[in-house]
Amino acid sequence: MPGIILHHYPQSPVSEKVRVVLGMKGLDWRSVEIPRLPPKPELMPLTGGYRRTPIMQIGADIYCDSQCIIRELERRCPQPTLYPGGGAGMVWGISRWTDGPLFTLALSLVLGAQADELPEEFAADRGRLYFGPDYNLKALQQDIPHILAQLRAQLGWMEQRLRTGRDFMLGAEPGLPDALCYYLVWFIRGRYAGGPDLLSEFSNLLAWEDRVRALGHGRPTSMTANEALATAGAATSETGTHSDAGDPQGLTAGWQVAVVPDDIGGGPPVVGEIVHVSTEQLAIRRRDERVGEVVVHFPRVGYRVSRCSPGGG
Ligand SMILES: N[C@@H](CCC(=O)N[C@@H](CS)C(=O)NCC(=O)O)C(=O)O
Repeated sequence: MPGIILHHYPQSPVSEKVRVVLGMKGLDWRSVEIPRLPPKPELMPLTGGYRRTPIMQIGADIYCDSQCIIRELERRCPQPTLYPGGGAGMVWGISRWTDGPLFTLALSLVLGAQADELPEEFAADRGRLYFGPDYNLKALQQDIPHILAQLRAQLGWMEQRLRTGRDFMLGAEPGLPDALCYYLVWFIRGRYAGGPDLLSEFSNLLAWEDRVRALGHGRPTSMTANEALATAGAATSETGTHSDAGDPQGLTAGWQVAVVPDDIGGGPPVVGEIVHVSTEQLAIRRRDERVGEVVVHFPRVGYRVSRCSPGGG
């Protein structure tokens, strides 16, 4: 298998979730540090416009969104599993909580608390991305006591889960729920001045945090963005054609489609021809003059797919 390349930056909490998964699986990977703000001229040839972080690249296959990245890591490197004790399925439902309302609360706290000090360009970008065009970081700042009350109760759910004597969320072995919870705790601790204080009442969570941190990030070695582009250019996608007769939208291999994140931040559509469509994944083929043909993968959940040319592929 061609190597795993992660396009990310150190401060990114969602990247930390993926780095923890790479650690749980003890994988070797190449690390490309990308800018925190668009434009990301050395990433766009790979993704075709998707700008969020992280992105995983394996040869000429590009995986957008941590959901898609983690599922692909489990498929390619199934041991040790992220679903010990048969914990698959429902854990992805838990991710809709951690990556949805709970992540938004953590962002509201971190960005609200820094409303007066964030660089203007960064505040404007993240404000629009996470809270829409009418974002108001000052209003979040005013709302911090409420945000803290919401977070404290939900961190308390993690604490209760661990109070039963488990080392990890599912039991004795680490699994996906640990990565899903850990990255938020990591974000709150590292980026909110009151984070350590907020977390200090949760003694079981603190001990668990140490155990998850000790799993590490696997074995990363640096790679430049240009090397990653050259790797994509020299490779051929490993994704085979797949359609799904039961697809509710009738999506079929060969169709030209546009894919956008289905949330308030939206994003420019990524356009390409469907190679693989299934209940959980969509992969589209596109061409870029710097890298030639690449196949870009998205999760179905959280993304809106629209057909571009009803006349055919
Ligand atoms: N649903 C996406 C969310 C990714 C996300 O929001 N990442 C943040 C960084 S932690 C981001 O993209 N920030 C803007 C940027 O990096 O340009 C995923 O799970 O990968």
